[in-house]
Amino acid sequence: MLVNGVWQENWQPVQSKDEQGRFIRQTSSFRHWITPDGSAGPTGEAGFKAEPGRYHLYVAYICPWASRTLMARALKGLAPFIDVTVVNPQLTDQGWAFGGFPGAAPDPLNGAEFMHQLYTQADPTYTGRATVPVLWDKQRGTIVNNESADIVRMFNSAFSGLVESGPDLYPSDLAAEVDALNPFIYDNLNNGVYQAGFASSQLAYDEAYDKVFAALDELEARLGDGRCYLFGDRLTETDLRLFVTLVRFDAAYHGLFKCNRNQLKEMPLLHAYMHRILALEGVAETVKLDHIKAGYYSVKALNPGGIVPQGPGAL
Ligand SMILES: N[C@@H](CCC(=O)N[C@@H](CS)C(=O)NCC(=O)O)C(=O)O
Repeated sequence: MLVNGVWQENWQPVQSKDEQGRFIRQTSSFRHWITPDGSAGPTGEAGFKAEPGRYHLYVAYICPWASRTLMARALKGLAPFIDVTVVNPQLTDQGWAFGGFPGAAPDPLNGAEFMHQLYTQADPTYTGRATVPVLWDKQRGTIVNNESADIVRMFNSAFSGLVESGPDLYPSDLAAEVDALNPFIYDNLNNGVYQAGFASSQLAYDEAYDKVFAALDELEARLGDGRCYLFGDRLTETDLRLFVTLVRFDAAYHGLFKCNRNQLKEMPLLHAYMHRILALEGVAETVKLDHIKAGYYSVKALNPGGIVPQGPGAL
């Protein structure tokens, strides 16, 4: 991680933990918003107007948080306006690195070797982890935002003057329900699987495992009335949040993270739901199983030999 703009070599992929070995994820710290007219958003400064070609998205295909921003970009028809650079899937001792792995690329804007260099370019005294996704402003040469939840929301609405496309991922009549279900998906699933995988005590693992499968059971039951998506016929950002964890489940979380009561394919309604979203235009291109497996299984703390499993076959 970076401390006062200086990269610390003793970087560990296992993030902080509480006194009982529970994994704790850090919070994001660049929180500006792109808006239609450049006025300030809910957090951060003004000056980030929605303009074609001005912004660039840095992602890792392994990362579920980065992937939900890629999904929003695809579903909202923003690909022609916002370019993407994908980092290598393996975390190095300098964090995310550019170029080399098939499907990854060198940094086209700043020639950075590592993601942390973009953070120090944006803020020479930055302290924190150099995470993906990063939404970069080419005009001001800085990071607009590194919180995927914000990026999904700005992609949903900030560019509506430029492109009339895609589902409304945060419709006002569902906003309260979306806001209520999002933390459930985050705590129990998006982050729950990481808490199982990175638990450093049996208690922390058992707790996380139980909540992951209790949540999956609850969602399987929720889909029992034949609904297409979590709230009915309309796809929302909450579906994107759930999808990114489901699509990684059998390939990474079932094995590496020991979430192995069952595979997702043994939960028929959730499995069909995952495929329904995967089939939406542009979504399959955001899911790269080779990156997902190479990335997760490169975490030395969990898989010291670095062997990448051959399975699963089909998702
Ligand atoms: N709050 C961030 C979390 C992103 C995040 O945790 N990204 C992970 C990859 S899945 C990362 O970049 N980790 C590198 C590190 O912690 O050094 C978001 O949702 O955008």
